[in-house]
Amino acid sequence: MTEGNFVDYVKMHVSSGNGGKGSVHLHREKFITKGGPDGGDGGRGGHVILRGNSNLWTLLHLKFKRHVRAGHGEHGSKSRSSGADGEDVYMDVPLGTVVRDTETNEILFEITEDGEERIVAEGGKGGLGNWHFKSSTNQTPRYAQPGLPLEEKFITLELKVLADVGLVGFPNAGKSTLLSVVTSAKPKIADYEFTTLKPNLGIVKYRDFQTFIMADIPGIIEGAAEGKGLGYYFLRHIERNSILLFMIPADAPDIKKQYDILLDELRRYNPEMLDKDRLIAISKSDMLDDELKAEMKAELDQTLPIPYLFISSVAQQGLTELKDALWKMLN
Ligand SMILES: Nc1nc2c(ncn2[C@@H]2O[C@H](COP(=O)(O)OP(=O)(O)OP(=O)(O)O)[C@@H](O)[C@H]2O)c(=O)[nH]1
Ligand SMILES: [Mg+2]
Repeated sequence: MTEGNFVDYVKMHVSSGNGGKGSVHLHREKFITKGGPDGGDGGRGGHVILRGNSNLWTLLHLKFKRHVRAGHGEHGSKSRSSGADGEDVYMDVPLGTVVRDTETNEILFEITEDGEERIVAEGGKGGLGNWHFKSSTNQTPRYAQPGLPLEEKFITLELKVLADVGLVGFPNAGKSTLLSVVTSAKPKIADYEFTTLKPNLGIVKYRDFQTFIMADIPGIIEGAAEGKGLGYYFLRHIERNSILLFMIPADAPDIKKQYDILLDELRRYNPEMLDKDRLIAISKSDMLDDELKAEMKAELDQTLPIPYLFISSVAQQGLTELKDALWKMLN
């Protein structure tokens, strides 16, 4: 899937470097005829390393990379000098990049944290030089280890972002706050509208080993389609999420109406947005006492056309239920 500059899928060939050869060398110096073995070790071949970078959103920068090669390790030499290690090659990728072996389609790993580094092709180990092999029975070994060979493979990088959950809501609904409590993302949060100007992504760790991605975007207001507020250009960031989580604060004057307005703005942006699965989170429900909550429930059960949950990011209420519900919808 590659549209415009939103690239979420690339294939490439990666190759690490060969390990350098260990050296076979015998020490020679004027007046010393029989020096011992002093061949140094070969250097390690360079790795190809993927590194998570939270400032990246797409795989566009890798689109035209067909081959990535790390440097070879240098051979060892006399006086026990080790060869230099081959140069490692780093490729920065957005969080949520899933790396597969193209041939087997097996998932090798997933990059989920900023700065996380994973070796995708390991450099060959350097060989040991001959001085390591000196023994009482062999004072002048005439062999050294060869370096280990490079590793190469075809890999497929796939950006997961598109598969998961996008947050939709008016400004100040608590979208960024939710992201900050269910992921390790640190979006800006404040008590005024349009705090979020650019989308934020976070990875939700679910139960033991599962993860999914949540995208926090700027708030939407009525008339966004005509350019009110920040407009709706940024909706493209959730265009391909498979679930939309509508966030409506518990103190909204009319929850159903807010939902309708949000839905209408999405429809005007792209009617296909309405084909996605939807869930409503009534945010900031720590502001409700039990009685009020029960009253609202009775009403919402009648008026809201889709499932909803009460949550509070601040009081950490309903978050596990929310993750359970999202996970169920995703799978
Ligand atoms: N009481 C309460 N306040 C909350 C909760 N979640 C968020 N808030 C407050 O609501 C305000 C807005 O929160 P944000 O997370 O910045 O809201 P947002 O939807 O990202 O807003 P924009 O980025 O402007 O669209 C902040 O003052 C938060 O502290 C909650 O669960 N309970
Ligand atoms: Mg925000």
